[in-house]
Amino acid sequence: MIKLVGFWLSPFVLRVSWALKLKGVEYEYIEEDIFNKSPLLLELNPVHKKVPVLVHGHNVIVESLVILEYIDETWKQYPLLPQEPCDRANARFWAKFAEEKLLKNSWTAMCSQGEEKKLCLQSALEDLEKIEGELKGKGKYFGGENLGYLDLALGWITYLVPVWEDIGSITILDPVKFPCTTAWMKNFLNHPVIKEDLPPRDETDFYFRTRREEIIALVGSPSKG
Ligand SMILES: N[C@@H](CCC(=O)N[C@@H](CS)C(=O)NCC(=O)O)C(=O)O
Repeated sequence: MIKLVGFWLSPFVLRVSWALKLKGVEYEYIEEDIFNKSPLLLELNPVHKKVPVLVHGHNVIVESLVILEYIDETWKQYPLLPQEPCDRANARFWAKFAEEKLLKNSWTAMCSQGEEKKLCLQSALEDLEKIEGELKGKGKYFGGENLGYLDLALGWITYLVPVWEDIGSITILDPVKFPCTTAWMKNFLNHPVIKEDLPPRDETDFYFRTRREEIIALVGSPSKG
């Protein structure tokens, strides 16, 4: 019995469902209301109270990047992490970098105003430049010809950043500055597993527009929220 507790547009949940699908693992998906958390979520993830949660028999695994590693170690078909220890370390490094830097900076650039917006946008561009450098000389994906761990970890860039750019009137994914990232995004979004498992653009747009308005009304700036 495999269950995935998730939230429809969560980048953290999607990377897990993409991994399960790439490996051909059947699972039951349970949608969670993250604004009114269910007793199930609180019981399964009492520490962080967040999705995704993967339930595999008696095992309960939380934290999306930890879940990806659990999936890769449990179902050996279609390996996600590279084979060499150094390449594995590198993939984990960039996944963490993108989460701690680019995700935070691009989100804040979308929600904030004035000097904060300018600084976060500048930082997001610098972050993406580093990721672009990592993609240079690679094949279709970060791991070469097959979609792997780092592609799944960074997949949110392909469907969330364009929405955030629209809503926040910012440009991050400049195809001239970032040709490798642009090509990677295209390959990623065209992959049959990804294409079938992406949140609808209109609803995603509406969700983040509303979130942005709420955050600005509440604290004036997302980094304080
Ligand atoms: N580091 C966590 C982040 C998970 C996360 O932030 N999930 C969000 C949905 S996108 C959530 O459950 N939010 C509920 C909350 O913050 O209370 C992971 O990688 O799994």
